[in-house]
Formats: sequence, structure tokens, C-alpha cells
Amino acid sequence: MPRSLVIAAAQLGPVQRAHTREQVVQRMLVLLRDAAAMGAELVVFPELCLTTFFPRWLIEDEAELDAYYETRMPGPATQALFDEAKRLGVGLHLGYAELQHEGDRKRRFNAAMLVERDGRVASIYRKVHLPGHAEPEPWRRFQHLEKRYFEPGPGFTAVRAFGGVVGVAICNDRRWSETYRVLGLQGVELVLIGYNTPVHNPPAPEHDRLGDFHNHLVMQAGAYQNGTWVVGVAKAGVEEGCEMIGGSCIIAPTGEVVALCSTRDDELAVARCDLDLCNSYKRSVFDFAKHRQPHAYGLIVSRTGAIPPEQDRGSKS
Ligand code: ING
Repeated sequence: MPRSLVIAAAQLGPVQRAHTREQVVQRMLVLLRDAAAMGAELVVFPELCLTTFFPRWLIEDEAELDAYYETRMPGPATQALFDEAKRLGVGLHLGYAELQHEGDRKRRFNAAMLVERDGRVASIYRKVHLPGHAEPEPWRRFQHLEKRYFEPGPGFTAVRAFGGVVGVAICNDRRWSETYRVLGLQGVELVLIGYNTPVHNPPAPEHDRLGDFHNHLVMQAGAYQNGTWVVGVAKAGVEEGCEMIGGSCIIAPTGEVVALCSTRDDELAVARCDLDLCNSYKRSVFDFAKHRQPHAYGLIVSRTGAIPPEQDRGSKS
């Protein structure tokens, strides 16, 4: 009996500053119900899906900034979504800004929660790779202040859920091969990744034309090189004048895209994912125990930035 799981990538179109959480949840409920009607057992929503992508602005008033975070998940606005998912027997993944109070200290994470079909919280992941910058850079068309508004999370932990081994990553994490390999070394069979990705990247505008290509390149590579399914889900479209890519997709362990959104609006991409499709990769070309050579990989952990060799070996001096 194949361990198959019907998964829906539930892409969201733009969420404007004026949109309330309740309005966004109403859109999510439509996607959830449509996905359930299509047989989905897990519905994957994007990164920071409840609000507009607020790191694009410098927000100096702390109360204004805090208003973008959740202190409880589910909270007042999302309880209806969690209740409906449980009623439908459908699992959820959703990204949100998490504000924790530790004594008189505030801790802020770019988080994502995985909820099983019975409503149990299977995992809470906190984004490790925070792109952008911590101090405002006025030269940019828009800011990307994730390093200002969030702390890096502790790491990548796969959990048993939905009949398999499931990992979560968020947005920029998907660009780093370490993300998939740390999960791969836990036997991951399904990696869920929400993202909010502007088309324009101010430090490297020459990359803009390749945004959609790089989006799929990194997730397809991660899937194939670790013998896992990967589901990438965008909050897409033009938010407050900032254009964001779509391209939400479901990628098989073969590396192939098997379901794809074609708009930048609220849209579902659904596929039946046979988790046993991972096995032929995990037991052959990517049989880690048989083929990996950790003695050669030390720099990956011991070194952060690249350090080139001192000089050209062929040089006379
Ligand atoms: N967004 C982007 C991402 O990694 C970015 C940041 C944009 C990186 C464009 C490179 C190019 O997809 C988030 N939220 O991480």
C-alpha cells in the first residue's frame, strides 16, 4: 500500500497593508475548503501569510511593529481556520511572525507551524537564514529588514507526521543546500517551504530576470539531492507596490515539478504524493550511509565565510 498523501500548495496573492487578518483568513478558508474538496489531506500556506510583508519598511514604533506578530497560534483571527481544518480532517502549514515574551524580554521569529489532520501541532519551525539587513538602507527601492525584525531559529528538525518524515523551512532557507541536507540526514521525505520573494533584489538587479528560475532551481536540487518531496508556496503578486514572484509548486524526489501555480493570485496546486517515491533515491545514488564522506566536509561547519587560497600555486613569487 503506497504511503500517498494528497497535498495542496495554497498560494496567496498579495496581502495589502490595509487587509485585516480576518480578511486574509477568509481567503485561506476558501482555499482550504476547495483543497479539501479536491481530496487534499495537507494544505500548505506561505511564509508570513497573515499580513503584508512588513520587513519591506522601517517601522520604528514598537507597538506598530508588534501588531504584525502573533503572540498565540492559533490566535483570535486564525482559530476559525484551525477549527475548519480539524473539522475537515485536513492538516495545515502556515507561516507567521511570532512574538514570544520571555520575562521582560521580547523574542521575535519568522515562524511556521505544521498541524496534523487531528489538529495536533506537529512542529513549529523558526527561520534560520534571515536575508536582507538590520539597519535601514535608504538607497533601496524597498527595505528587507528581516535581520532587524527576527532572530535566527535554532535549526531544522524533522518530525514524524502525515505517515512520513516531514521538515519545514522558510523562504531564504530554500536557497541554502545545508537546509535540505540537515533535514535529509534525518530521513526527510517531505519539506514544506513558504516564501515571500520580491522580483527585484536591490543589491543584485541583474538577478531579477532569473527570480522564477532560481526559485525552482534550488528546490528541485534540494528535492533530488536528498530524495525528498518539496512543496514551495508563495505569497505572490504586487503588495504595496512591491512585485513578488509566484511559482508555487510541488516537486517530487525525482526533482521534477509535478504541480505548479500559473497566476500570482490565490491559487491551488494539488498532487498525490507517494512518499515511497523517496526510497529509490535514498537507497541508491543518495544512500548517505553508503556514499557520504564527512571527513572531507569539515569546512561546511567550521567555516562561515569563504577564504580563498593564499596565492596562485603556479605563481613564481
Ligand atoms: N525573501 C527572499 C528569498 O530568499 C531574496 C529574499 C529575494 C533573496 C530575492 C534573493 C533574491 O526568497 C525572503 N523572505 O527570504
